[in-house]
Amino acid sequence: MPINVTRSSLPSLEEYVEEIRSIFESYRLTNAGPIYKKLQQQLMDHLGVKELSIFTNGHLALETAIDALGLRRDGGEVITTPFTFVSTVHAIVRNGLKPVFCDIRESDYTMDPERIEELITDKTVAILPVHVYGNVCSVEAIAAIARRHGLKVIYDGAHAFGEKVDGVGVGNFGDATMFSFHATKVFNTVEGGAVAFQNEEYAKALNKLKNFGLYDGEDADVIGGNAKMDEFRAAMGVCNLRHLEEAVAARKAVHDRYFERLSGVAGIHLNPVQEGVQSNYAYFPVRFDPQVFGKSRDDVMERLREQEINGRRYFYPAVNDMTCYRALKGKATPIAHEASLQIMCLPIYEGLTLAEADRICDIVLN
Ligand code: T4K
Repeated sequence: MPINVTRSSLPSLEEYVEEIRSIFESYRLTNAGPIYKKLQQQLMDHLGVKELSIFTNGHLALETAIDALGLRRDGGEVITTPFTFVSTVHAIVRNGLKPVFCDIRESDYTMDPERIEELITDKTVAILPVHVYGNVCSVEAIAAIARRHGLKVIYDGAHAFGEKVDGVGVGNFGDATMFSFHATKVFNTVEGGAVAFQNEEYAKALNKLKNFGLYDGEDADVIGGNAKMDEFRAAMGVCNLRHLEEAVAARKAVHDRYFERLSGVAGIHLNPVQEGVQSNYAYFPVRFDPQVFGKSRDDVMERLREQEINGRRYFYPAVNDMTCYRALKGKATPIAHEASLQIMCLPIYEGLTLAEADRICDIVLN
């Protein structure tokens, strides 16, 4: 069996069958059914947030979150990061808004707050930073900038499920935070996602937009889409949430082993857990400086691949180097560009053994 960058967490077949039994009795498959409601409540408790709306996937959650803030405006600009999965930027553009790329920090690859203000124009409507690899953005600095300029803040928290900063759930920052529950994430509902937010009024807009714009079941007052989560996925979420603590602990053991084996090696930069952050150990990004390490990221990836170990170049190319965004590139983002050339994510998941982690380290070090 190859070792991939991740492997989905799954409950036992019996546990899942038990969870979906009621669907076969009630014939209720979707449209905010009882399992959906149960999962929503459990997730609010788990994430420590007051308001949450769950979606069929993270991308549509983000796209709808932007729409529900009323940000669609001709020529409106949203400051975001190029060092992310392309979904982040697509969600902006598919709302008729223009992405303005802000460079990242060398230290944790999140948007550099010191570079945001120089990008603000009279067209800027929002800032959309990403808690990339679960590294939490400078939420205080970003909030201060947003306040000064009257901007909305939407976090792409696709990688930050369940994280806390000094005990506060990461979904409590900004106007809204999106989480992804994709099969490759720490917590999955097969496909799925959610938006956490603080404002009850916003809930109305968000819930309408994910259900065709219907406000009373029959009449629509806005042009919505369909982004609802069904009962089968919700059931997967209920099962996976039961085992999340063990899954995160298993990831932490792999993370700690990688750190033990790879830290202090010249030319290898690891990604330490930030102070005050309760991490979910979603990704293990390693940065290879070819001048010092003697081999490039791609050389190392190739050696691993020869042994059927598939690390991934999250995120290469940087979004502003992608074909569809070259024309919107704007100001250069050299730190993001270099990170996209030097970082590989090593395999990390619940079933990865420490012996396998050691084998991966041996190949990297040799
Ligand atoms: N914003 C950010 C910052 C994101 O990272 C993402 C998604 C989004 C927004 C959008 O959220 P969603 O709409 O997806 O909820 C993956 C995922 O498809 C994507 O969800 C994720 N980010 C992105 C970073 O990675 P690929 O192209 O790497 O997936 P794939 O199919 O190559 O899978 C990687 C490995 O995972 C496989 O080698 C094996 C394992 N795997 C995969 C699948 C699909 C499993 O074990 N089970 C599975 O079912 O994109």
